[in-house]
Amino acid sequence: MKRVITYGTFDLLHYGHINLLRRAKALGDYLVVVLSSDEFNWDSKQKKSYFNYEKRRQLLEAIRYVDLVIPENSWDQKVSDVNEYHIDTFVMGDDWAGKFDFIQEETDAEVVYLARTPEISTSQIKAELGLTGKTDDDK
Ligand code: C2G
Repeated sequence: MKRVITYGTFDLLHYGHINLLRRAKALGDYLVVVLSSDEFNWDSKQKKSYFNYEKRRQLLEAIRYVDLVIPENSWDQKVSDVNEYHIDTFVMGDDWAGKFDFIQEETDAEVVYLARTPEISTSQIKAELGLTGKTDDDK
């Protein structure tokens, strides 16, 4: 069984995320999605997601390509995640190209960067809907 892993916030889930998840799953048989916690988003990415972790997890778990969702609490958990989940392929969108090559040096996993889907992003959706700065907790 080939096991694949990917990381992200996946806020306001959109077709760019789905394109990534579909192609990531096509690289193996089992896809682990490591979902950024609310605290990690805020403390380390200065992002306040519109949907909180539980809602983002619920959405991801409903996707046919996703087999397991676990929390991302730190930038530094990737090597241990890859080892703990016996990952064969580490996948990220190519906006991260080169940033995670160390995974290939420090683990048995290969690193694959997939082309981002153009013209869609969570920040663009928020801006167009006038949601910038608002979150799930604000309602
Ligand atoms: N993505 C994509 N096309 C888009 C938007 C996003 O392919 N139009 C991909 C990103 O490249 C990433 C994944 O979807 O691989 C999730 O995107 P984000 O939720 O924005 O994740 P990010 O904030 O980049 O967090 O430790 C790594 C971080 O957690 C990645």
